[in-house]
Amino acid sequence: MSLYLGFDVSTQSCKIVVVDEGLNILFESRVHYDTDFPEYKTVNGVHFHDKGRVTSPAIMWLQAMELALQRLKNSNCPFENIVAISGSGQQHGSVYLKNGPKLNLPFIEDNLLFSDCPIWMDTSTTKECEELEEYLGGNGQVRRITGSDATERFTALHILALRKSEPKLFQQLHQVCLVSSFCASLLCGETVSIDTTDGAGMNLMDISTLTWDDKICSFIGSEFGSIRPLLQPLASPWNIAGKISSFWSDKYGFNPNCDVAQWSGDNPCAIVGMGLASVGDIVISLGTSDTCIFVIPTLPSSPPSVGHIFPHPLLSSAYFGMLVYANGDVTRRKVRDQYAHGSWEEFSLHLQSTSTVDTSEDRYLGSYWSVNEITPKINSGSDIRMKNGHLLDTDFKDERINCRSVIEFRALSMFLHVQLMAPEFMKYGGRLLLTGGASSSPEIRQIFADVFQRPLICLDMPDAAAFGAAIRSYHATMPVEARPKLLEEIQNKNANVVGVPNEKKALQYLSLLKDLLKMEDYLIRERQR
Ligand code: XUL
Repeated sequence: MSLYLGFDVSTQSCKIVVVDEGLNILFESRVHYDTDFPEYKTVNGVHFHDKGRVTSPAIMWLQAMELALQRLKNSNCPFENIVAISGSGQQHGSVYLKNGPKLNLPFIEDNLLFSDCPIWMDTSTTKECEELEEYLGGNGQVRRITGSDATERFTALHILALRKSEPKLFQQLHQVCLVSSFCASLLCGETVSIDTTDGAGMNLMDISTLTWDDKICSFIGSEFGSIRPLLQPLASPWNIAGKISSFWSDKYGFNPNCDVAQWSGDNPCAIVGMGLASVGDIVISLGTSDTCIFVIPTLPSSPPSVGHIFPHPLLSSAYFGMLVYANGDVTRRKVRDQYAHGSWEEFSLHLQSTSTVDTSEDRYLGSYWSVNEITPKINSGSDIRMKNGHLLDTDFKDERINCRSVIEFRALSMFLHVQLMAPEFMKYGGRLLLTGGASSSPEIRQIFADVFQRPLICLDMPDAAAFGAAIRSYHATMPVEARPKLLEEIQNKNANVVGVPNEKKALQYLSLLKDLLKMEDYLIRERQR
């Protein structure tokens, strides 16, 4: 029986999922950095430093991959049947190598320029973002080239910060890897390419040509010359990076012929795991932060100032857009505590018994805050309420409406920004998948189905990225003509519709959308970062 293995080297843990050709999960294993490797003293997998720097030890990722494989072996997984491996790495994090291309496993420490690597939570690069934007002339030029505004957690800015703060170290730099390409390189025993979907999270790749952007590469390297030689050419996500090296086949019993498919970022892998394989599909995750990912057929003609664009990991000419909101669970809990006595049951009753638009001519909209927002970039502050498009300086007369409004505000904002990024999007049809803690509430789900006017599928898939990576390794090694059938299969895997839209709500939400535009304008004027 042929098996396919997917790693997920994420922020807090390393997971493995092994599937067969029917995409059934046959084996799994998991390692938690904090508890399995207490010697690294990580908190939730990371080290916090001053000024917003956040790092993780690269060597810990190698040890975690090894321990996860050992646990898989203990569960009698037949390693010799594994045909291909791929993986998911937390996006944006980077590893800096002094020499290459061969990696002398397990002694990679000598090859690391430093062991603690910047990861996606690092926000220390605000200044570098400004410098890059300014260098390219402002006016959204960075986002036009790379698909995203200069973003603190994106890799180019971390490389730039290194060049500025540690020029001597920078001169010894031989190669920059992402977490994904570093882990793939470990498996191959030599450095391999970054794939285009993860490369798009660096502010370094031209999103229309899928090649490194020379101008940005030169700017980042400055007096030391372009950083282009520090990067391998980009690879498609379905390319084979190489064969597994003897270190792994000797130690764990892999077939020496086992292929290593390009690794990719956690978001590209998760959308494969969740079956987002058609233009028009959307997945919304309601968790600590809220994320909306949607598949679009082409690049937006003028990318808007919020959100990010990445190439799709399975569809060769398609892209996906991603919106990230910081005011997720914590803000919802704040509203629950204030207006529903801390009870989700009461919160649900308020959703059932209130309406913001349909009982009278009046429309109500509220925005709620606990942290600075990303979409759009607005500072946290007091909650803001509107009635019929006019700002209120008091609470709603019926305070229960706040519970409905905190959910509607998020759903409408996602709807608005999807439209701004891809104005034709709602034409395509497609599925709406909801995941994350808050998606377990039928009342919350219904609001999303009504705003997006799509049937809703609910997903409970904590290991979507590892599962997606396993599927990607299968996809990369199968004949090209067999791939469309695989796309169908992954879509059918999650096809249980749990909510249908109420068509009457469509017009009502369109009127509320106009109020949302006014609210955003006001917030941007008053509190833009
Ligand atoms: C996406 C992002 C996170 C990381 C870690 O831009 O920063 O989702 O990929 O999960």
